[in-house]
Amino acid sequence: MKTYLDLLGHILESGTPKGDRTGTGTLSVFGYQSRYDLRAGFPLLTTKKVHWKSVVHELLWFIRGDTNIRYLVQNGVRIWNEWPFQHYLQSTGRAADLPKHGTAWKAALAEFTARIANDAAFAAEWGELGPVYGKQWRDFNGVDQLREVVENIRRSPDSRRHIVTAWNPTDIPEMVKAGLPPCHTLFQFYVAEGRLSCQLYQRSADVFLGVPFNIASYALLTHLVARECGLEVGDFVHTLGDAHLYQNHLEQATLQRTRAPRPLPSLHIPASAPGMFEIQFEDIELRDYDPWPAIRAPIAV
Ligand code: THF
Repeated sequence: MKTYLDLLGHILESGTPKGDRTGTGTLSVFGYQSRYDLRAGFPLLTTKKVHWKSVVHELLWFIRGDTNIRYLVQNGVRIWNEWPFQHYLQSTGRAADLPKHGTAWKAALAEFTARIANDAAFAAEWGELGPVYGKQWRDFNGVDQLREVVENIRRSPDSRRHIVTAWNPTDIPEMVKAGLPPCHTLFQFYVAEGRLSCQLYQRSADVFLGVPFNIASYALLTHLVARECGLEVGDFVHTLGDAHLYQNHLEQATLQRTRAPRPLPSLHIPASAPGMFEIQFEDIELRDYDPWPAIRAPIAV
């Protein structure tokens, strides 16, 4: 996965310092494209350990149309916790007393997520992210985009309209309330020579923390849709808008660039497993993942 290291290098060498919504500060470029050949192996980064379990659960959660973090929390996935938590603190007037990432804040976050897991009524009230990905993929003003795109790929593979969009302007204010409008904005499938490719337009890319998840997630989605349509996999094309490294991720990115990529893992789904709308976590197996150690970095909320 030299492709990803090239992206890190490009931003470190050519990025412009730029402020952002979170106040953290970034190095940023506008417009960048990477291509991953899914036949060459599954593109889960080997130059740092990526939490694969979270990638799979998050994607299944999107596919099911779920927008409440309860399923994620119950399955040990932490990556969406901070948005509803911050919203909860603000709504209950405690945000000012709990400086982000401090000891008291961490204790309150642990208490919050335990309650999301154990108290259904609390989760219904405070675990909602608003009409984010799952909602838009499965019910964009009444349209089940994911089912329709699968049917359309089957019926007319050559079509140039195999698009799913999460960017629903009428719903943006609702998304902003609970967290943030979609970063992975729109994706398109393409079929040639019996192979399914996918291109994602990502309006904003947190290259150190988010992008490794985003690449793996869309690669897995491409495998699931290809299987659903009786196709082999082709390329995942990742097109980025504002591609940035947060200022507090620069050392980590520099360290990661010193690491030599290892052979890629491979994805296995038994032929007996159900289709993508019923598939279970246990049906999806990654083999031969041998990454370098994880590199910790704080998430900007
Ligand atoms: N907000 C920001 N600032 N960056 C993002 O990447 C991002 N996402 C989603 C929504 N908002 C975002 C959430 N995706 C991690 C990874 C992906 C996320 C959120 C957080 C993260 O912290 N990863 C750590 C730890 C993972 C773990 O073991 O729990 C890591 O080291 O990879 C873009 O889609």
